[in-house]
Amino acid sequence: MFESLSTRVQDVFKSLRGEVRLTPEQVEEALREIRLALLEADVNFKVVKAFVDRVRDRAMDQTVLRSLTPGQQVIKIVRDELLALFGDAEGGLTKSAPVPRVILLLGLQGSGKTTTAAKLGMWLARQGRHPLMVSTDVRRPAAIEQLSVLGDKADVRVFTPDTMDPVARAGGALAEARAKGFDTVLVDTAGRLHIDDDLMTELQAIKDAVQPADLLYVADAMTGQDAIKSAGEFNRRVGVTGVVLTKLDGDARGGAALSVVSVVGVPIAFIGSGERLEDLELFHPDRIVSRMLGMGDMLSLIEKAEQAIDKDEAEQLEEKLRKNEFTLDDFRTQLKTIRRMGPLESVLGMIPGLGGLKQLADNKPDENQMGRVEAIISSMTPAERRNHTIINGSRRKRIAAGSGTSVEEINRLLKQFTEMRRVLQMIGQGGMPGMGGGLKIPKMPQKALGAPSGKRRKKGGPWGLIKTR
Ligand SMILES: Nc1nc2c(ncn2[C@@H]2O[C@H](COP(=O)(O)OP(=O)(O)O)[C@@H](O)[C@H]2O)c(=O)[nH]1
Ligand SMILES: [Mg+2]
Repeated sequence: MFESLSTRVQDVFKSLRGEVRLTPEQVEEALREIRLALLEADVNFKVVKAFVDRVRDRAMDQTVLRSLTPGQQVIKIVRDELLALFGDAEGGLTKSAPVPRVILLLGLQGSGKTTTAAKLGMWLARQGRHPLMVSTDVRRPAAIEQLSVLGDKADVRVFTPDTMDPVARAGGALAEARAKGFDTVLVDTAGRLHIDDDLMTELQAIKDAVQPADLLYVADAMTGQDAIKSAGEFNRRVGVTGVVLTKLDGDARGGAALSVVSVVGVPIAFIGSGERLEDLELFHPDRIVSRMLGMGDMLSLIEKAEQAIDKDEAEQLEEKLRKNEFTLDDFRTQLKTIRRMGPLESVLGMIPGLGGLKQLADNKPDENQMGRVEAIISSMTPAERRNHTIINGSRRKRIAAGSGTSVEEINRLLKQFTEMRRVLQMIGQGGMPGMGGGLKIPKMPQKALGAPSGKRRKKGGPWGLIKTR
């Protein structure tokens, strides 16, 4: 989602970034572009207008226009205001709730309530909770069966009483949870194609009976502005504490997501990004905004890196970088680490400035290439790996033969390695993503905003090094 919006906003930013002086006309031009981009992404027009007005108010300030980095300041304002659209609250469930916590899932038919109930059940179980699910969709027997099937898959217990009264079923599940020690009750509800009074009355009665701490409105992101309209209606009639946006894996333009918080006044709690039960994520507004603005998803990257990188290893590496003792051995370790972080493409997309690189298929370091580099280093003797300067012509021939590569490839690798050492020296104590010691990634957002463009950073960096043509 957000792909075309993201591209357009980034284009505007590119034109602003380099400017040493900004005129009100330039800001106005940029705002016009952003306005169009948002409208095209299906963001509610009232939200767009309010957004553009706020950015204009702040950006036209003389202290911004006359500052040393006006472009950057405007970009920062846009980022702040986008975050404000999302209500900059972290997603998830409401903070406190009586035990057992009751979660009610509301929404139109087909929006993904039943699927989300099972996804949430699994998500909660993974957090060490003990959820119990119940369906109150009695009009469609298949719906009750559907939840049972999903419950089996998710390994989450489903309460199946004989009664076909929705309120009694929900109440029964709560009593069952109290009696058997379940700490969370997920109540799946019936939906309609359109909002109708009967349904609202039924939901209200269930709500009165089980007093849910969370009333999650499940919205199909594909339906765009319609999803928002009915969210508002559910909120007025039953009450909503959070929104779950589903089907964000489809080709939804994503703008509805940007509008729902401002229009309905409730935060996005979770997002659904696929049909599998694992495809549920906590909503992180700052991450989405950063990704949208091409600042990369640094937090996700750090999380991934932390999983892949051993702390001691990282400290040792930092030490070596400081003393300029970075060897081919260390280099090989780094390559392995980068590979452990997942497919290169997804890692690249998360690094500020390299987001754009992803599209240039030609420039993409490929996994094969990394394998060859590893093979070359493995064919070296320990002494050669410790000190690359001893690798003369005859040693190069031997290494090429041993690794099934060519002398040219060895030459290229060594050249890039020395270049990388030089760059790492300059970076000093790290600061380059993907390098173990460099995990002190600049704080968002100011520094990331000023990060060098993809091309500049690529040169000599670990990515540049892997690319050998
Ligand atoms: N691609 C995709 N499909 C989803 C997602 N969530 C639900 N679905 C699908 O949407 C359809 C309707 O879901 P369901 O849970 O039965 O909706 P309900 O009527 O609100 O209970 C099913 O085919 C689900 O597999 C999602 O996040 N991504
Ligand atoms: Mg259902």
